[in-house]
Amino acid sequence: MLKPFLVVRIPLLLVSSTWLIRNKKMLDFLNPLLGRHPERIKANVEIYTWQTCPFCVRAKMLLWRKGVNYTEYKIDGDEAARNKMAERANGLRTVPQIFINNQHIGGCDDIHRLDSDGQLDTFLAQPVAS
Ligand SMILES: N[C@@H](CCC(=O)N[C@@H](CS)C(=O)NCC(=O)O)C(=O)O
Repeated sequence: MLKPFLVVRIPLLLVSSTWLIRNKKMLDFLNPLLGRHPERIKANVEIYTWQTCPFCVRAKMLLWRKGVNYTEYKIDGDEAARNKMAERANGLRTVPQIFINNQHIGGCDDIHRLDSDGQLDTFLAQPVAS
């Protein structure tokens, strides 16, 4: 009973949601309904990640929900890149590490805390200093 439902519905859902996200006009229509306002994002956002890290996925989901077009550094197994990240992140070596306009924000918990405090939108609305 449940199996045919999963086998048919889940791939259909994946294909249709991918199509929706790739279709710019549809995305422009859906964004405000989803509470996403990419036009308000002026900051440069960088995130260091591992592909299998749940905290990274959660942090990226928050950025996606906000409409942020972030730069992702996938540093799985790259110790040199991790050292560079740690240098920028006051010695922190866990992933994710997030930077907004080159300012260190912290990891997944930190960016969610910033959002709960209502400060994340303000950070994201700041243009990169020239
Ligand atoms: N509280 C941290 C947790 C981050 C965390 O523990 N990340 C794991 C990967 S999912 C990690 O970097 N572990 C360090 C290690 O395995 O060396 C956050 O919110 O970002």
